[in-house]
Amino acid sequence: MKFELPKLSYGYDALEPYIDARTMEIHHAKHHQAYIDKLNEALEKHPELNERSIEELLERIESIPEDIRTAVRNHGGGHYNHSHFWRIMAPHGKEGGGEPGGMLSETIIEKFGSFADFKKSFNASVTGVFGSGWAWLVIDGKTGDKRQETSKIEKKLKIITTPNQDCPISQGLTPILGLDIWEHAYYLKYQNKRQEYIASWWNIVNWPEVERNFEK
Ligand code: MN3
Repeated sequence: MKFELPKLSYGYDALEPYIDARTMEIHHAKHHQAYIDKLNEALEKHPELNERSIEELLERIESIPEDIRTAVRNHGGGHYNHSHFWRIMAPHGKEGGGEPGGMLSETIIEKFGSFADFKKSFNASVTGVFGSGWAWLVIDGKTGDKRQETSKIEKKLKIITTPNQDCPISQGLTPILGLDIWEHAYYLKYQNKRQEYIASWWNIVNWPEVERNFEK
């Protein structure tokens, strides 16, 4: 089983003007493809891992043979993180932008005070990342963990950051919203203005998809 580049559900120019078409094309067709190629190349050395899904590889990263563990962590993480990233964005004015609804909205308000305060905390977490990495809204616990009571779930909602392509699922966390803060994600349009990129990005967050991640 070889991993393949997932198709986007929108065109490269669909997130304009918040993310430019050229950045989207290079990011998806070149960067994401390179993570997949290098992941597949590493896995060729260990055919016994062929049946594992990307989640299974990353959840049990310590069980990956040492000679390819770093490659799976970096390139497998890169594949998972980017696949997630494409899905949680959508054209502004369609699914993209606005605010979350439903149980996610209630939980965010309970945890952070308001949606605006949540955004402030999320933006602030990005400032703390030196170099390349990701900012995430995660649930502390694995998908499908039935022990979680809804009333306690706000205690499990967290903002975290990960360096490089490290993936939250390797730490037993379930990502529901992730933001790529590598320079390749924004440099062509925003150069050194990372906070401007992030401020723009809120306009294309696909909240219906993030809500589905949360409700799962
Ligand atoms: Mn990237």
